[in-house]
Amino acid sequence: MKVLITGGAGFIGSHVVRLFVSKYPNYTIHNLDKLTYAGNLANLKDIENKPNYKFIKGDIVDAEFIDELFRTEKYNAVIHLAAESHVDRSITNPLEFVMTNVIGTVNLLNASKALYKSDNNLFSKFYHVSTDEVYGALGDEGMFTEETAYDPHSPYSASKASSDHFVRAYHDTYGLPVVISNCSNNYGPNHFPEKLIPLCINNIKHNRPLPIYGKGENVRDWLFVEDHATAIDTIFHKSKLGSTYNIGGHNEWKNIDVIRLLCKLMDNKLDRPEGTNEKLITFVKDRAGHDMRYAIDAAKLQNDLGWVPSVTFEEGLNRTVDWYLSNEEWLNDVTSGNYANYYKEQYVNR
Ligand code: NAD
Ligand code: TDX
Repeated sequence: MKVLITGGAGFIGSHVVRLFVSKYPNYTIHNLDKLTYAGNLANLKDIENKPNYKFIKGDIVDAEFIDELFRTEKYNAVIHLAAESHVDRSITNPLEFVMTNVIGTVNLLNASKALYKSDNNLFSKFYHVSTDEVYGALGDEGMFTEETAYDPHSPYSASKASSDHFVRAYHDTYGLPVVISNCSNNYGPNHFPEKLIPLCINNIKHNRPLPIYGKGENVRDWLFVEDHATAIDTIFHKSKLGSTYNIGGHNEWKNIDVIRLLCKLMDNKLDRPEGTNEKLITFVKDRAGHDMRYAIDAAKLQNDLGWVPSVTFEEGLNRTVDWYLSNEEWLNDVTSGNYANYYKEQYVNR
């Protein structure tokens, strides 16, 4: 089986690539990534020399390049994670999100369709990794199920919703074998420090203010990134074609409570008197169109495919903070932009 994973140098993609390369030595895994600011090959240093792994630098928006790659490599399956992923960036530059998340996805669908049409025994699955944000925002009650109507509010979630629709349309119109999963907020090692949890870990470390949007009352449903990777593995291997699965850990937290917990944990780890880090909390102007609450009902995935998360929030947060504190070089490189020069040049010269 030759599997193309897109966006494998990013946060979640790197965990998925590592899992597949290590768990399935008989698969050939290609990791296609443009290496934007969010892509970092340091995330995959431990597996980069494995014989069943290859990195390919490329842009999914470039249709000619994608068509040629698929014609040459004849992939059996695709797991598509490449995306622009940060809501705040989508508010300042929506078009970049349309290009990568919508056009890029359609380019991959076209190339997959061509392989599928040439030989349906060759191409078995297009797995599209998406987000719970496509469902919009919840009030105090209820959870998103796979039947919840799409109602995206940010340019990011609108672009992801659009890509989900295209994936379903290619199934319904051309019979392309597809599956989609919509996951809640991830956290864990290798998370780019523009997102809430790694941003606050880095700021606590440097005694900088912790910017909390609005009153910090917005609720997110947090899942440890390795659990997302195992869910993707389960869905990739066991799902019914044409179906959708929600992924989540039944782990809802108000932003302010997550940050208070993080402050306490890091008082302890950094040997600071209790209450020191909480003083860094600073309420700032709210995000435009800020969704109030997300909560995922993952019963279908649990009942039909037997997946359950394995890491509690306390354990996952502990592991995450330990990872950031012991990977100073990664954090410094990412925040200073050093990796952008070093790793990108390394691959250009190969
Ligand atoms: P990320 O921003 O950390 O990584 C995205 C990766 O895609 C990077 O390596 C980047 O270089 C690559 N990329 C971007 N544009 C590209 C292009 N045009 N061509 C090729 N590669 C390109 O994102 P993430 O948080 O790891 O998210 C991965 C996927 O999971 C996304 O599709 C996202 O929508 C989805 N998702 C994320 C979360 C979350 O909490 N982070 C939750 C649910 C779903
Ligand atoms: O500085 C901040 N202060 C703050 O209060 C930042 C960066 C965020 N927030 C709030 C906004 C959200 O309510 O924290 C919450 C989490 O924010 P992000 O980490 O930016 O994540 P979110 O907007 O919820 O989106 C994430 O989860 C779903 C990912 O970035 C998406 O790619 C994924 O699809």
